[in-house]
Amino acid sequence: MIKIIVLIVGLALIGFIAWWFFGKHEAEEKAAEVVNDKQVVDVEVSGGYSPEVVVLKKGVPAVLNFTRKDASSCLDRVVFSDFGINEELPQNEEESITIDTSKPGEYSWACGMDMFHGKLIIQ
Ligand SMILES: [Cu+2]
Repeated sequence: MIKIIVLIVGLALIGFIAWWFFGKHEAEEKAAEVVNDKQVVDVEVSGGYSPEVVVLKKGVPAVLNFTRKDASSCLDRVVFSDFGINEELPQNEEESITIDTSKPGEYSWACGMDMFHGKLIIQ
């Protein structure tokens, strides 16, 4: 009997580890919708960025609305080094960041310590 329990617990553990490492690890991607010649994407900041990848249309004025739900100071700034943006994110407040979409490409953003990352794709 005990062997069966050990076996079941072992299999459950293996399943959990496999899920932890291999499950849901594709970055969450979101394409901006253009409304009134403007594109707006909401990004939730909580243990990382959601969505983690934001796709913007080239040449359309863009705003990313970051809302930090996370209490940790790690995520209290957001840095877009390619755009010279280093903005504070007050907790539970929406912080709008305007992105220059004139040049297509892939740009990353990060927390103030460069630990969490997100990606911006302008196309
Ligand atoms: Cu950090």
